[in-house]
Amino acid sequence: MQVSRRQFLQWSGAVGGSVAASTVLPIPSLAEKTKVTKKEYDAIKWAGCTINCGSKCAIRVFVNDNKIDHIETDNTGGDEFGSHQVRACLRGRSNRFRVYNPNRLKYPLKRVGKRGEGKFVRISWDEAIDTIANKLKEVKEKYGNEAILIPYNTGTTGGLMNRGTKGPFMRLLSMYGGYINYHNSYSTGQISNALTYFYGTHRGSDIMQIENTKLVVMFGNNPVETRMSGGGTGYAYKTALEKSGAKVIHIDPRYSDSLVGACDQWIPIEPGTDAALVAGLAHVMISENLHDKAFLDKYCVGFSSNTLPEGAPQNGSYEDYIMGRGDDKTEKTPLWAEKITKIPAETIVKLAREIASVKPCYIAQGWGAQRHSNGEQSARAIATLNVMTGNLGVPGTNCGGREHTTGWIEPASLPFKNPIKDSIPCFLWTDAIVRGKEMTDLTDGIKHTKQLKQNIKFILNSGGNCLINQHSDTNRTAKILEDDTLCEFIVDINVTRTSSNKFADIILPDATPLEQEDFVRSSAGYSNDRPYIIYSQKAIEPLGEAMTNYDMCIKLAEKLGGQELVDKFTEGRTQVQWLEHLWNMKFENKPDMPTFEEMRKMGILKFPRYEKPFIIHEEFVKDPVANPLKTPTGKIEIYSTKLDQMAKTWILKKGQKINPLPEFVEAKNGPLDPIRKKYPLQIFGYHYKGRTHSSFWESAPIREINPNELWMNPLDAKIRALKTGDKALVYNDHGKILLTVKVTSKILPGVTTCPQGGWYKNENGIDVGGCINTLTDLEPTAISKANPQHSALVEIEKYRA
Ligand SMILES: Nc1nc2c(c(=O)[nH]1)N[C@H]1C(S)=C(S)[C@@H](COP(=O)(O)OP(=O)(O)OC[C@H]3O[C@@H](n4cnc5c(=O)[nH]c(N)nc54)[C@H](O)[C@@H]3O)O[C@H]1N2
Ligand SMILES: Nc1nc2c(c(=O)[nH]1)N[C@H]1C(S)=C(S)[C@@H](COP(=O)(O)OP(=O)(O)OC[C@H]3O[C@@H](n4cnc5c(=O)[nH]c(N)nc54)[C@H](O)[C@@H]3O)O[C@H]1N2
Ligand SMILES: [Mo]
Repeated sequence: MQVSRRQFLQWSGAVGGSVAASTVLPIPSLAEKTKVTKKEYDAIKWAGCTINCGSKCAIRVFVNDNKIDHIETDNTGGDEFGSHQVRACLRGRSNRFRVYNPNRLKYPLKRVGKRGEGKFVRISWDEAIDTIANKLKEVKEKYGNEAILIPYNTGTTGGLMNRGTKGPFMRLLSMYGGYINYHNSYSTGQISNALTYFYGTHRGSDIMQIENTKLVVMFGNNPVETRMSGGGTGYAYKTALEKSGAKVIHIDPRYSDSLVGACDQWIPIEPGTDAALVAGLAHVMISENLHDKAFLDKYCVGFSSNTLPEGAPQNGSYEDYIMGRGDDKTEKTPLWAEKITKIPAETIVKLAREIASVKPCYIAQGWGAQRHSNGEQSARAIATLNVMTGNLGVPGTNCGGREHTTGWIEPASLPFKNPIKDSIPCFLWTDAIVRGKEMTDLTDGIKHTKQLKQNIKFILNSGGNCLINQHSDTNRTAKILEDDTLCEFIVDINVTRTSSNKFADIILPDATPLEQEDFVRSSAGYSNDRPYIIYSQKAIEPLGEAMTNYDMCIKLAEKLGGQELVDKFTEGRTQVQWLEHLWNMKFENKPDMPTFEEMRKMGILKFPRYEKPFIIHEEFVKDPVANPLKTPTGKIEIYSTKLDQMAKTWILKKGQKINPLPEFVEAKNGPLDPIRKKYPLQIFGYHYKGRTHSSFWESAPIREINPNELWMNPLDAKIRALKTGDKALVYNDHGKILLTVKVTSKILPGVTTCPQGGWYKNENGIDVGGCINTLTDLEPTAISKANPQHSALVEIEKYRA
């Protein structure tokens, strides 16, 4: 991208003026914008909200006397998409309440009661670091570095130095012999693998391609709530829709915020059944000859028998599966699909005709359909719908996966190389505590080794609440963590007390993003075609004895390896000098980029929009021979040769199945699980505007305006004599949670939903914090070994205290 120096300074609001008066609102100068009329402040500092809602937003912190007075958001740029401000939502603007939250961590703490009991006393930094260093040495000697884990965490993904993953602790431990790696994420475990088998990547087109489309079909996609601020995918979505005037169809069990004001048709679907819906749509298209056969023959493997790869059974194509010639001998008629999806057959017929006839059509899925026990199948099936209609590689199209970003720009990451390559699926860390040494590539999806060498004995968790709250089956997980003969030592680094750090042996108080200098990166998939970088300028000194991850690591390095390790770790740099170095690694000698010192003063740097929003697989569609996909055959694999291989070699849990085709499979805790006789209601926890996972619950004003409500259809509420405002006990064999009922027809009968991220709090066997994960299962999905956290079955009754 060519950006002149003058241009980016204007875009960044560092100097006055406008870029192109015809298209962009004039941008007032920073000085003008921050001019204080009523009250004087010691300082107004830029910072970023780094918690992982995906969006990363600029905030301006008004400071007096080393105290945060209040927070405002980005004021550079205008309202018009393209020149828009990187505005924080209410959560981002409430960061002051996180800094001063009554449970804010200010001093190192040591556990005194039993693990999980929650009894801690304040200790000195020296004692904390000594204890951690001694325990690390002991574990390393006794079990080897493979017994050390930094688990999945997202609370600081927006930072560069203030970062739990790829941050200072990973660098230091890499220099101390390493740690066990993880692969996958809790976000996209199923879809990222599934679409990689299918297309060789799970990237999608920029959402701005909706500008060029006629029909938008969304499966479980809620950009207005889950990409609500910052670079503004939610805003981009609405803008693109306004420009194209495209018709919008949402397929979602829940009437989400994205449907409000921008939805022509809502098709509620039984959760976990998207692959059955696609099969029904395929049946209509094949029967009525509406599918794009030329596209399928040219670009795909396994739609029909003529493109089946070598070794596949003769009746093994998707078409065979749909038309009843496959092994199950069942035709996937719209009536068949109606029984499973609860979508009327005539709706399925109409939808198939519409999707097949309107071109271009932008088909996308969020990550809700895939976070199920059969999620890989749903993800691949939706992509199959996309290619069946030939909507790929041209303006106005996507790939059936989630939309992505045209490009993003960020400084280099902290360099390090973990000498250990062994890797576990991130969701299987509790298994690795209990039975690590039994876990293999074929049973548990372990990578880079056939079998794990050790059980996990030492956990260092920074910026995550997955130790309890965000992991599955909180009661079972609590039992595993309570037993300190299993995982012998747990360090938790956070800015606040949480439901997770109750299970730590030592808790360390981190400096918040407002208390240190750092870069804030706009994440892939959220800043659209318009990248930006934020520099946090350090608004106030850290509270109490809170300290940055980087400084903690220096202290720990000294204990672990003396000055030699300190020097190796720091390379003689302070945190700010590292930031300068990481900036220069990427941008030195780039004449159009500001210098580090300029950036440091500027606080926010916005780049002009890419002229052409990204279209996924454009090159492949233009010339599939010259630009093959990164799949084994170089084509789109509707029949996956890799999955076929896995199906033949992997050892699966009872009832699980790996299938080379994107068939609908029944899976554990899904709508067809026989356990539904006992627990008739499905439940899943959606990602909520009132929190980012469990984060921001600690911000009281935000908590107050965003209740933890359980949505129930009037039919389900009536037979249970429940009404809005009632306290309800939601339970299954894993546990019981307490939630407040909201009776609404915005949810399908037989299905209930609440926001995920309520804080686990066990009182006499009931989780009064309403954490959905008290009801979810630890058994991972068959293919990716990922978290099936949207698949759960429950019964609900009125709570009588
Ligand atoms: N405000 C806010 N934004 C966030 C987050 C947050 O916590 N709060 N979290 C961020 C993170 S880390 C992530 S990974 C993303 C998550 O983004 P997603 O995973 O996309 O979010 P979900 O709310 O889990 O699911 C999206 C939609 O899928 C629907 N859904 C559930 N099951 C099914 C199904 O079987 N089929 C279909 N068709 N739809 C289904 C849900 O009703 C929901 O409306 O959001 C990010 N953004
Ligand atoms: N049932 C169910 N479970 C889910 C999901 C679901 O949809 N349903 N979604 C899953 C997904 S997609 C994800 S990404 C995970 C997210 O799970 P987590 O990564 O655990 O996300 P959070 O709950 O936001 O926890 C982030 C933590 O970081 C802390 N933190 C914030 N700022 C700082 C800082 O500056 N320094 C330090 N040290 N800590 C800080 C916060 O206080 C908070 O405790 O949850 C997963 N769990
Ligand atoms: Mo996520």
